[in-house]
This record gives sequence, structure tokens and C-alpha cells, in this order.
Amino acid sequence: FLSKGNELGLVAVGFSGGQCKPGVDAAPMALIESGLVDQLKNDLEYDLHYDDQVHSYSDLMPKDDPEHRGMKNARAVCAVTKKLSSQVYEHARKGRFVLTLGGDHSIAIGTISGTAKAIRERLCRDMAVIWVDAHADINTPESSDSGNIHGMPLAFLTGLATENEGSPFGWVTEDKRISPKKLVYIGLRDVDRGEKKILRENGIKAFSMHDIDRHGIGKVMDMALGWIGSDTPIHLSFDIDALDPMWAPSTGTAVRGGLTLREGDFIAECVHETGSLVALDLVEVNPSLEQQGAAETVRAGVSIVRCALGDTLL
Ligand code: HAR
Ligand code: MN
Ligand code: MN
Ligand code: MN
Repeated sequence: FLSKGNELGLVAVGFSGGQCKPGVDAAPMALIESGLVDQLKNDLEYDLHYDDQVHSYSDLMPKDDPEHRGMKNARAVCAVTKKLSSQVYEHARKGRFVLTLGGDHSIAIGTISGTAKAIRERLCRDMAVIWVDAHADINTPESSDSGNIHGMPLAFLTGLATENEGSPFGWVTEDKRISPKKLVYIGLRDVDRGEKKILRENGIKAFSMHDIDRHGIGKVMDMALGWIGSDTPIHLSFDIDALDPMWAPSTGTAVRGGLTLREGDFIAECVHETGSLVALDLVEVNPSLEQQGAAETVRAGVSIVRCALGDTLL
């Protein structure tokens, strides 16, 4: 009932300004070159609507980007995410599944705001977000120690951080936000002290690696999807650093003790099985880091996308 047929909008966002390490901008090309698009078309039979925007964000870059509320590159991140939000909105509005290849995780400000607005208009529903990550990415500009915006997208998307009209993220208005009650994390293991307080005070549902160790990934997925409830549209935002560095070493902030390759794929498979998935982000693949592991990291990313889009083992 959610997406019509096999229409897929693909958005490639080679953007690295939400953090400080170059190279994550090369991920969309690396994913596509390793056969992702061909596989989606030929194996999974999607009808692709591909915005070839891999490079065109560069003309949006401001010349001058001074720190704003302690945030680095706020104007650049604003320019890219605002444009991305309308691209994603246009796909989702037409009932297409939206696949966005990042880029660092700051781009989720653009993707989730776009789908949240489109789903509200098209289905009169509030969308849920499943955020698979080692990190919580919910720092406010004030609680962040790094000033890197890829650690903040969920603060703006939930309205825990807001900006006035005219400020960089003033465009993220209520119609483009999600409720903190509709956010579920899986895979957390590196959460800042201020973020723990934010999660606690807002009753945000989170399954850490500890929960996965205790219950197993099967039970955790049952609980995560149970919290969201059936018939709720879901946006899956998958940070490759949720996987253990054994499987995905080429990422900007790798944290040991993560998901296995199969646990990552299993999460994607379970979300697909709900029939409620409306969009997927795959972010933080950085082929220039740990170069011996780059091909493996890209392959892990391709696998997660395939699973989320309905590939099955049998
Ligand atoms: N929490 C830290 C910060 O705010 C580190 C965030 C790292 N983020 C990512 N995305 N790699 O999940 O800077
Ligand atoms: Mn079509
Ligand atoms: Mn992240
Ligand atoms: Mn992360």
C-alpha cells in the first residue's frame, strides 16, 4: 500500500562536509561502480529514476562558511541538505521508494525531512525512522564536542534543536520533522554523555550492542518493529559504521564491537519484510580510508542495500 510497484528514486550525494575526513564523497561512485545500480535493475527489477547529481552539489558551496553555534561548515551542509530534501520529497511524493547513497550522515537532514513531508501529505501518516549506527547522531550544536554536523542530524529532525528562519537549518520546519517517539536505534555503542541524557529525557527507543548480545538480533528486530507498530511507513538510515570494522573498516569513525555482516543484512531483510519501508540511506562509506578494506566495505554496503530492497537468500 505504501509504494507503488517497483519505482525507485536514486539520489547520489557525494558530500563530506558534515565531518572532517575527505573521501566519503567518493562512496556513491564506488557503490555504483561495484554494480549496485545494475543489480537493482537486473536482479531486483526496479524501475530506476536516477538524478545524476553526484557532482552538482559543488556549485551550492558557500565561499565563506564561518562557525555557527559551534557547527563546522553549517552553510555548506545547509545548502546540500536543503536541495537534497526537495529531491527526495519529489521522488517520495510520486510514490517511489527513495534510495540515497551518501556521503556522511549529515545528509540524513535532507533525506528524512523530504520523506517525512511527502509521507505526511500522501498518506496522512507520521513516519518512523530506524537508525542503524554505532553512534546516536543526536547532539545539539551545544552538546556536541566536535562541531561535526554528522553527529547532529537527529537533533534537527526531531526538533530537539531548532533554528530561526534565515539561520542555516531554519528550513527544517515541523512539517519535515519526525517525533522522537517514532525513532528507533539499533547497534549503538559510542554515545556521548549529552546524547545519553537526550535519549533518556525524551524516551527514545534504543537497542545497543548490549541488547543484541542479550536477546539476539531476531528478538531485537521483533521489539524494534513492535515499537513502531504495523502499517507505519519506515525510513531506514543505515550508517555503515554500525557494522564491526572487521566487515566495514573503511569509515570515518570506526568503533569495535559492532554488528556482523549477517546481522546488518538481517536488519535490512526484516525491515523489507514489513512492506512498510519507504526510503533507505546508506552513509559513511569512505573508500579512501583503510584502503585494503575498501572493496570489502563497499561490498558490505551493496549487500545491505540489496537486502533492504527485497533480495532474499532463497
Ligand atoms: N558523537 C560524536 C560527535 O558528535 C561522533 C559522531 C560520529 N558520527 C558518525 N556518524 N560517524 O554516526 O561528533
Ligand atoms: Mn517509471
Ligand atoms: Mn551516523
Ligand atoms: Mn556512526
